[in-house]
Amino acid sequence: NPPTSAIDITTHGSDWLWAVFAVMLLSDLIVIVWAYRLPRGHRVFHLLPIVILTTAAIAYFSMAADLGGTPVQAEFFGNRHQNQGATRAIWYVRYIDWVITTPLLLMELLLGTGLPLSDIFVTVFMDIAMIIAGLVGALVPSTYKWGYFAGGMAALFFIWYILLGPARVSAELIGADVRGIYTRSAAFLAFLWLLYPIAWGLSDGGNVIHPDSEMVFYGVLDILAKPVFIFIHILSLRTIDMSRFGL
Ligand code: RET
Repeated sequence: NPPTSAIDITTHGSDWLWAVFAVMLLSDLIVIVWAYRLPRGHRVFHLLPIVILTTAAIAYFSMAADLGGTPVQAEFFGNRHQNQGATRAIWYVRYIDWVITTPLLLMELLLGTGLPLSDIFVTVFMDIAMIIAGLVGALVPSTYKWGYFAGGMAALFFIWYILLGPARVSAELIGADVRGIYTRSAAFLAFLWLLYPIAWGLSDGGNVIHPDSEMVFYGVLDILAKPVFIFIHILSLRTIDMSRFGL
């Protein structure tokens, strides 16, 4: 199979990307129909997922069409001398997706906990900083990229602290039902998000795995972190009275 383009995504890789695109689009359509069957005022936890899944669908459409990536000098990877002048495809469209969708995923999780909005905003801005650090780090060809990575990790640790500390306490105060739902969703999210920096270290960071493997790694993660997370969350919300949140 000859590569379909200079940035080295194979035909096989692109079939996979179209499949992930289809999963995002189909989940999106299901949530859209579901959301508009709910009474007004009960929809917010379905409306955020619509934006999330639409954004993801567009990102995967772009990557499947071989758009949204750019070659970056990968001079320091592996054997420095052997790899002189080599490049790696950096799929920056991912980060554009994440900078929109990860704040929305956090809001999906946190808006029902009664956590003060000031805390939610700080968490969301930490998350934006984390994603931008990842993007800049990916585009930087030198080892300075690991400085951005470290900054992004610090932001992720902050997010974990909010999820496992103040937000959990806050959800507990609302009631046992909300606490149960929150704990499950938060644990799932906190675990999955840990796998993203690992994927980054192997791909955009360390150039250890081929972009095709990167696509499989992130593709599986994105399906778990978006549609699967969303369905788990909104299915469990079905059992409680959502109007209490006044959202
Ligand atoms: C980067 C690199 C810099 C350090 C850290 C990262 C974390 C990224 C995360 C991404 C989550 C994406 C999701 C997408 C939804 O489908 C930017 C890779 C910590 C946590 C949930």
